[in-house]
Amino acid sequence: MKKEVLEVVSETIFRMGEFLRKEGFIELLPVIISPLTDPLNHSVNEAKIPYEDGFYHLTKSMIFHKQLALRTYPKIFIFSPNVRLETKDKKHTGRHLIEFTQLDLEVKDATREDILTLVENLIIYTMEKLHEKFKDFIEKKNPNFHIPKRPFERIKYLEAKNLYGEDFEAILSKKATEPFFLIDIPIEEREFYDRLSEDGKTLVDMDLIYPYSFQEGMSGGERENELERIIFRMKAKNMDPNEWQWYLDEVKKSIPRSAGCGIGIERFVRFVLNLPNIKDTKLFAKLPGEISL
Ligand code: ASN
Repeated sequence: MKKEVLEVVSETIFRMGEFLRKEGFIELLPVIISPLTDPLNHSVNEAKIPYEDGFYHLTKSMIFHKQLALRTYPKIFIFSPNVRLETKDKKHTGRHLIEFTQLDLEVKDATREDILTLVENLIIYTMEKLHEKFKDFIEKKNPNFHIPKRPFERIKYLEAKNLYGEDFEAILSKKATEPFFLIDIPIEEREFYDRLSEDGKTLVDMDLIYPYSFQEGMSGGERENELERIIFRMKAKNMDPNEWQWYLDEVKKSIPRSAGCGIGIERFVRFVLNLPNIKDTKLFAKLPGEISL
């Protein structure tokens, strides 16, 4: 492991936090265990800790805690450690770790477009600051490095899929030289909490896709915050609302309307430094399908 890689990770965390503070955000401490965590849209091995008469989940994402935190403060971020015990078929993707950190942020009363603009500015600011500090190292590691142009292209998910088929994300990422957003993702591809569009089929959400085959590095959207809509969405996912009492009790007390996203720190650094594998971004990397220090 090159010590410069660790310095780039450290500077990334510093500069992203600095950018968000200047934008009026405050940083919250992460939640590591809770009876409530993100169900995700794909299955992973359970990470549950029995405790007293119940159990805790390890955090898969802080999505629900972000929504609840907005009752107290309107613009928040967390460098949130997530544990997702991915199945071992993901061992060789080069882009999955079972323990990773996302910069999770959420803004009360924001629209998707507000978050897209914020993310463009955050990514560009951080890349500029990294380049100022690590010019020689970055240019040596990454001959493709350049500061992206604003605005990032917005591409509709279904239009891309129709044009390029099932593998559209990989194909588009390989062709691209600039990051872009995939928007309007179909309801069946996502969790229940991203907001349903008027069309009843797609969501007011997005992924950020890095170019040069680095693929997805951020996802988010506008959120559902009304009880009936949330129950409708849970049922559409064949989820049993009775198993979500922790969340639904809070929704009944009311949670604010919001939008936000999570940006994978290791994926961002991998993209900036053109690293072959995500495990090259950290000292104690844990790949799917193995036990590591
Ligand atoms: N952090 C993501 C979001 O804000 C959720 C996730 O990680 N699945 O939408």
